[in-house]
Amino acid sequence: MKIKAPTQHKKLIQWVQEMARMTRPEKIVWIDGSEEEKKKLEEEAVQSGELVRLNPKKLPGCFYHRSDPSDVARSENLTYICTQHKSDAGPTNNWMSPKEAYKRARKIFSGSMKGRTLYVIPFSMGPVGSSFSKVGVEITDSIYVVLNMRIMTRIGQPVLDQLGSDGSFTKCMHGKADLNIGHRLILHFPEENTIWSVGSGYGGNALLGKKCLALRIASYLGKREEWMAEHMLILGIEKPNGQIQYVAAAFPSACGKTNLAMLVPPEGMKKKGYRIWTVGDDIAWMRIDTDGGLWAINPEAGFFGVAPGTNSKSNPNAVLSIQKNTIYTNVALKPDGTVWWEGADGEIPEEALDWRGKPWKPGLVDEAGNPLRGAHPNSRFTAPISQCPSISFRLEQHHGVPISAILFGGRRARLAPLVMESFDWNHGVYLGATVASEKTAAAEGVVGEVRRDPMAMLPFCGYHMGDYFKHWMDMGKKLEKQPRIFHVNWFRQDKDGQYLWPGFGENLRVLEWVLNRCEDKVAAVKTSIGYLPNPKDIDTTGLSLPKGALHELLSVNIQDWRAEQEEHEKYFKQFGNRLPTEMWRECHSLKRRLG
Ligand code: OXD
Ligand code: MN
Repeated sequence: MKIKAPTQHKKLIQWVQEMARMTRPEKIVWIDGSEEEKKKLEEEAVQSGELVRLNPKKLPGCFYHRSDPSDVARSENLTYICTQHKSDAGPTNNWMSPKEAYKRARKIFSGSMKGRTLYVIPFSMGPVGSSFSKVGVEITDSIYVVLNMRIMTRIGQPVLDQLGSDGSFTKCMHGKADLNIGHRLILHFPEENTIWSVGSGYGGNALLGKKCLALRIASYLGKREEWMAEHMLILGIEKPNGQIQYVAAAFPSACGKTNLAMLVPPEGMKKKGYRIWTVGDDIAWMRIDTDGGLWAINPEAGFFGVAPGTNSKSNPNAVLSIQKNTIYTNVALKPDGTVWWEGADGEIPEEALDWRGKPWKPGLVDEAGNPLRGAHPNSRFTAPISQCPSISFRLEQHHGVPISAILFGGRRARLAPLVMESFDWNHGVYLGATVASEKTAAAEGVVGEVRRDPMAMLPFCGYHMGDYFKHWMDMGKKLEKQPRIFHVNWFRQDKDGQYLWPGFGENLRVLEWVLNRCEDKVAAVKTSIGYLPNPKDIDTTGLSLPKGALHELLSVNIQDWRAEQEEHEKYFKQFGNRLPTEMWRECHSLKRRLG
């Protein structure tokens, strides 16, 4: 197939030709990123039923999409790291040899775009032209993917211009094929800077800039090029003195990263003079800059957030961000052309179409008697970050923002205190490496079961996790100004299973302590697990905590921690001799301190 391309980049044109020979599309369209192009694609997708135009008065510029019911979440079991040597993928990743991977995927891709259009999307993760940024080119046969990538990344001609005739880029090959789960593979070739994803139209599997490039491939590149790609939100905290300090925070999926990233200060804190600025809600790329400190950008340009539970109380800024130019996926569709999900603002609709397109009303139950949900629990909104009322003015800055503190956290009902500070960088890395979250009733598996999720990167680290820990330790050595590292737990419960901490906007009270520690403004209590706050240093003005709650939130049960430390030891064994000795040292020091 002869290609008319808006670029002189020979390797790019050759690659597109090669992929077209394999998939046999009817035509090839290069995405330029223009408004006219967007309108045309929306129209086409509405005509084919891929998108539904939502009520233009109530939700202007918004669209609705249903994915295949078997294709509503990331497919971790079908996600592979394809390195020459199995050992380089490590024990926490699925591995396939590149040869086998290409062979299997090629079979599925072959002829799969017959009668369809192949779109070529040049995109930049990070501001176009920044030395922090990376260029990718995604090939796809899905208009839904094109329109989502348009929101989530910077796309089109400016990116091709940036790439020039020989710039390097990540090859991102995507095709829906027949959406059959048996024909689904999400393959990463870090050694070739290439991704092949076939058989899924779901965000995390199909918007290849996000988890596939910005985390799995980028973490590998970061190790090679001495920077870090992390599953972290970034937020700026403007203090009463007008200074803004930036914090990056990693939590496993479904622990409220989006909520924290755009938190609204509670009344008292607002009065004190606090304000929050959102830089990113999911991914941080961090480099050591010329000042010897750690600087971060958000490589994305949009939010791909979970809809259920999002309302004006839990996340007012998210609600304001998704009133226009938003794509809603797998939520419930109301007769007036608006959308709804469990935990949305307003009345529960009397009738709607559910995420599978079936008539739905409150009170419906399945065969087992469980309530039928209108929206899928993993239903999503895709919205431009520029629409967020708390958007940081530094979003387009090529060097991003300087990071003062790094936070790790998970859901721990009993064990971890509300907040603690590490003794130093290596101990902080240890806190990150031992992050765990307990399953909630919403997730599959046994309630309370602990899943270790180092740095919240378990499904996203593109290489051996032991080498990744080593990279963290090495970055600490290279940093002249190390951010302080903390562990937080918003989810601690009392004996009766009631949450002890109100969470949401009130979390700013904990962030205030974190910043005070960064500036050595408050002392802390040295315990065997880290530095903990003196209760008086957490501002609880205007908060009606149950009696004794703060004391309990900051208590350390030595017996429980001894058991926890033993679990760390067991967990670390799987990494063999690729676990850095510094990590064992931290593990043994904890044991010694616990007595
Ligand atoms: C996400 C995730 O979608 O972490 O951001 O699963
Ligand atoms: Mn995420």
